[in-house]
Amino acid sequence: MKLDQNTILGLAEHLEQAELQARDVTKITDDHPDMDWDDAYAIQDEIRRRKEARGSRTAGLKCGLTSFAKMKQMGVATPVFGFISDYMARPDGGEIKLAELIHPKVEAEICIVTKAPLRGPGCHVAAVMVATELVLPAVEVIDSRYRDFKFDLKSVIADNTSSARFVIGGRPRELDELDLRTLGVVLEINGEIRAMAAGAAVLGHPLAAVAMLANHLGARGQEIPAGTFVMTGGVTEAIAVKAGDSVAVRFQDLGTVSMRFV
Ligand code: OOG
Ligand code: MG
Repeated sequence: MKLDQNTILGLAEHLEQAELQARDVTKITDDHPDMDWDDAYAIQDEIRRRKEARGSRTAGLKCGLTSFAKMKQMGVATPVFGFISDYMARPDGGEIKLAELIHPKVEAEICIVTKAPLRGPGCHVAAVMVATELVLPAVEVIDSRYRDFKFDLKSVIADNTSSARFVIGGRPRELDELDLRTLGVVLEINGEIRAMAAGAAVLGHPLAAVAMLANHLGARGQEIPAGTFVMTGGVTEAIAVKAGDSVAVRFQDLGTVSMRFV
């Protein structure tokens, strides 16, 4: 750790206020160039503690920057991990208010719910398969608090990996009914296809992202508890949305997730 506790608390408040007030800020590494990975996750953990202390429940865990398309779009090479809170959920087919967000983008994600705890080190795809209760599709609405969505990895980790909204929809399936590598995803905005991918775009297999998350948590003495909703990361690049946009993401075998931005 390079930052002292007061600085971590201050940066957590700064970034969480930016989120809650839908206001962009400069990336925190501009003022704290020496901060390290532990500092970044400590700031994120403090944001989570603040939300839970106010009564928000943590609704799930997320992996980010797990597909080549996303890594290329954001100019980074390592996945990141964050959390989503209950108040970020919106219903399938519902409306998402742009006034509450800064510059949202949508991304299509293959998600799971676990039925057994997963703990690294040494967690791998097969261990995740055994611990997977069901697979379900979601759309994540990311909204970096950083100006023009420009950041480095430490800044984005501290900003809870741009978490803002999420929509779970479609129909859940059991893992043995699916091949997650060849599972096709088509992202449409206003009826126009804007991005397409297959599940293998995420680290060769979406469950590899969950294994990475378990290993990341294991290194910090934590685990993915049983019953956890886990998002494996956008399969395509994220697409910016504007007022009036209708988004529909069609997942092979898992149904469609849709929403409208107002
Ligand atoms: C970071 C969050 C990335 C994903 O699925 O790749 C993410 C960002 O791109 O702002 O959630
Ligand atoms: Mg995401």
